[in-house]
Amino acid sequence: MIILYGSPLSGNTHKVRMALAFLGLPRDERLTDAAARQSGAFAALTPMRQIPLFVDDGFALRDSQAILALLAARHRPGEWDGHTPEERGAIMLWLSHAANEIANGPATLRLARKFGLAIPEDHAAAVTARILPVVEAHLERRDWLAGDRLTIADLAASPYLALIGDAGIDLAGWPAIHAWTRRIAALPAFPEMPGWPAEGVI
Ligand SMILES: N[C@@H](CCC(=O)N[C@@H](CS)C(=O)NCC(=O)O)C(=O)O
Repeated sequence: MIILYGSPLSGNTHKVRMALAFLGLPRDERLTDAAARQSGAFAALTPMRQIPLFVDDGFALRDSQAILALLAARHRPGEWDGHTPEERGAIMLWLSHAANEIANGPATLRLARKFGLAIPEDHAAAVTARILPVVEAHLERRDWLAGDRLTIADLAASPYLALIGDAGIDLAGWPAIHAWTRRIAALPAFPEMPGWPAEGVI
């Protein structure tokens, strides 16, 4: 049984939760709050002490993007991680945006504005203002970030964009991003998270 250390409000955890749900793989999800993350037992599993952490039959992997890449290679090779070099490059681009601009922009603003973390907002707001129009323009011309189907690019990039309301930004102001997050939330087996409800099944 796959163990997923995470938390209900963690968008990074949700990337992996979505992948496992869409793959139909059962998971033993273990709530790992701030106190649990500081425990010696958790540090022994991951020196970063961050969630999500994926453990399967003694194999542990941290980082949501890395876990998505593993799951794609294991269960949806090509379909989820690219059939061609061009698709693979495009998917890597969005994994990189997820780990950089989306993490340092909307996800960081959410930490400050929803959870009250003492983080200077200026840089996060500037990164958010730069990445949102790029994603919006990209999605005005296509349904999915890379290729013609859901890939791990969509799984990696979507949670913190679906949750930008928590960062004080109205998702309705970004109609193509909004429609894409609803498209993902309408897929069969989509697992809901607070702030990102399921839509009617496509
Ligand atoms: N690059 C990592 C970032 C993971 C991350 O920032 N996790 C947050 C929760 S969503 C966390 O564990 N924060 C506590 C900490 O950094 O100490 C990923 O994509 O999984």
